[in-house]
Amino acid sequence: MVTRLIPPTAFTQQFFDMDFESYQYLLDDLIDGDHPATCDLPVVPIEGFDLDALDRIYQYCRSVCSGDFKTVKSQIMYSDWCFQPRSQGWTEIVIKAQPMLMKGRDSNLDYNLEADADNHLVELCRQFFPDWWDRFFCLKILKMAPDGWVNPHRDIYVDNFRLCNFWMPLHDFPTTLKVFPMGWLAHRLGNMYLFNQRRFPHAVKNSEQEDRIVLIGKFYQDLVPQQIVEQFLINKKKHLQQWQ
Ligand SMILES: O=C(O)CCC(=O)C(=O)O
Ligand SMILES: [Fe+2]
Repeated sequence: MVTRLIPPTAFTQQFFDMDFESYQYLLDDLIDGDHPATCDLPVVPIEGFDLDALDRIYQYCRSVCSGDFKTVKSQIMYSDWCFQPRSQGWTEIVIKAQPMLMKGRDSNLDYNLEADADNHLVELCRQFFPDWWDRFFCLKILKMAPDGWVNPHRDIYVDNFRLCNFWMPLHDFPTTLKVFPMGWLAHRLGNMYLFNQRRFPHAVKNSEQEDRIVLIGKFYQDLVPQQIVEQFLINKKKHLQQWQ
């Protein structure tokens, strides 16, 4: 059954349509620090992941019944400029749970997400990251239906530790992630993107006729793989080339 999604609000549509070029000067403000943990770049690619193993995860996710994907929980704390509805057609499967207490403006919310038991998916992800499983604080699959969208937000619940959070496409799809003040991320399959989703407002849309599937995750701060730290230092200048 095809469900009709509510189109983005005018506010969100404006974010998608807006030309960020006139804001590029803000890039000069980025603290291009020496230490990778505090360096404040928006998105840095980590390259060279195994495409076949990625595809196995993707194909399995496609075969999983839609009902196994759940609506993404309220993990985003709204800034004052962020309005409801926050998303349409956005669902997730939690592969590794995220044990945390979310500190809101008004309350502390217990956010001990349960992992959705799917042993095969866990196994495929373990194979994809053979040495890293215990280093993940959490791991999730995020699916976006055709015409789905997420309104502009910052994920202010995540730690302000530059190397922890990543976003990774599981198949080839057109640009989907727009980050202020850079623009649309020209992502490439096979890359993992370390993403400072706390500092930089961003929004997502899927203009395709197919579900869009990505993997997101977070490393424990003191367990970020050395390979990631090294690649970050090598690739940090590349962030300038990947916006459209
Ligand atoms: O691509 C997605 O589905 C979500 C991206 C996002 O907002 C995030 O990772 O913080
Ligand atoms: Fe986000």
